[in-house]
Amino acid sequence: MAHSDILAAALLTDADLKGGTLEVHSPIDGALVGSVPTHSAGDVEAMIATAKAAFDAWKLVPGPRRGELIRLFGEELRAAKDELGALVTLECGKILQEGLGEVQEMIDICDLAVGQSRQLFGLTIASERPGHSMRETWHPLGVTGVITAFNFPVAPFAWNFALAIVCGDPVIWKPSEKTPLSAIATARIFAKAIERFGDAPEGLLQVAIGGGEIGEVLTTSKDVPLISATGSTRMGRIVGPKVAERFGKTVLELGGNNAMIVAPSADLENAVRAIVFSAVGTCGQRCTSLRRLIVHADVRDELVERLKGVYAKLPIGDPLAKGTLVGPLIDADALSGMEKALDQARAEGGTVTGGGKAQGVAGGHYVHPAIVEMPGQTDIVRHETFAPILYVMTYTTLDEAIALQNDVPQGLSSCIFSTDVRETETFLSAAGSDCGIANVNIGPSGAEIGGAFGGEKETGGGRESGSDAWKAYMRRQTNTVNYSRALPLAQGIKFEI
Ligand code: UN1
Repeated sequence: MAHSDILAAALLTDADLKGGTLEVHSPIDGALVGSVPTHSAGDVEAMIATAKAAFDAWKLVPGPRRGELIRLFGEELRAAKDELGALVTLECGKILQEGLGEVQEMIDICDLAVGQSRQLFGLTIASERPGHSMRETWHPLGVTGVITAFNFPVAPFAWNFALAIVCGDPVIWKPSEKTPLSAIATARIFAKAIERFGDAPEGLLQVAIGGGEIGEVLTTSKDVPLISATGSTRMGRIVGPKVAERFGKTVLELGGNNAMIVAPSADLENAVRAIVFSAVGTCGQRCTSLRRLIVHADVRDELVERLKGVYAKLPIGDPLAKGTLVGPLIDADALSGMEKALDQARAEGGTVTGGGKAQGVAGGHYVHPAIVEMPGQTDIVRHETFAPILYVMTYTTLDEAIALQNDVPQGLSSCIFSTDVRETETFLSAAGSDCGIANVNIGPSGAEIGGAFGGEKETGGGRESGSDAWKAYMRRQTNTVNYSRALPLAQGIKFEI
């Protein structure tokens, strides 16, 4: 498929692609696919004003009617799945199957949000006073700023957007500077839903394109009560304090350093499949990518041998081509990051199999995924390198394995392969994994949208997507109603006047 066909099919016009200052290169071959206009700080201030006015109208629209807009968005996404999936692949380099999977995540969260739009309910609470009732209500919060990363150009946006809209909040979206086209195309698709919907206020979705300077306008504005940001821990350290300084709310989904424990009873066939998908999928550039394999001494040699066999035959190359499993890294910086990490791993006693540049499409940064056998959990293993590097460590007791799993600064995703219920339940208990996601007999990546997604420690603590993550987009109000003729005070206090 030619780049130009993909861009045209995704509703992008020459006006979108030419004459701007932000150059977008495809990681597939390094080709320039567009130069997109960027927004100034003043533009983003104007967007905030528009979104604020939209909020005043949208918050009064009944939740289920707001859900109707997301139902239509889901329909439009279904119709555009192939085109948007291909654009995601063109812009971030993940294989087409994963590009399509990402759009499917958008569709799935729309479905969830439509149902949620009829369930924005709170609790009723027993009052200690006679003739009183207590309850909790949830109201729209306000303008939501969504900051997303290159590796998932559209799905995390949708997790936030679909819920924010049904909760009554307009969204200003700052996509990664590396993937603005997927954002522009998504906004076009949403515009179709708006058209069918009829009477939505202007400004429910605005895309702000640019770098840190426009992010700063969002993070420092008191008119943006919630910032939901996906990206590196470095980014989170900038965004978090800025929003906290003005007492805004954040949902942070930052770095991961995800591990799998493989116990002696594990189904090794399934473990191999899960390891390879999680460690080399998206060329190791998922926040949920498998980076650490903690394998029992009894099965270590067999497992590592089998993995090396699969790694040696991985189809690496054009992510749009059928059969490819490993596409390119995003850019030259990612390649040098991988090379530096492997050098450091060697210096720390690691034995590297794979790694290095691979044959791919000219102009792209293609690599051989690496398996690195480490003598222990050294500094580099504790660091998240956004590349397909799998560190292997050995354990003998489950306690030791869990201690290794938890002894990193990040806390996103984790898993155990074992058929021993004592082990699996221990792993999921308070004595087990300290991550936001803990799985049994599946890998750490590829989560469904129905669960809350996010993690602890340097992962930032935020939760997006399913479960009760919708609550972040609303403000909670506690109501106490006195329907009696008296005025008793709580805690039995007497205050007679
Ligand atoms: C990310 O890498 O930021 O669980 C998101 C997964 C995907 C989402 C990853 N559903 O791997």
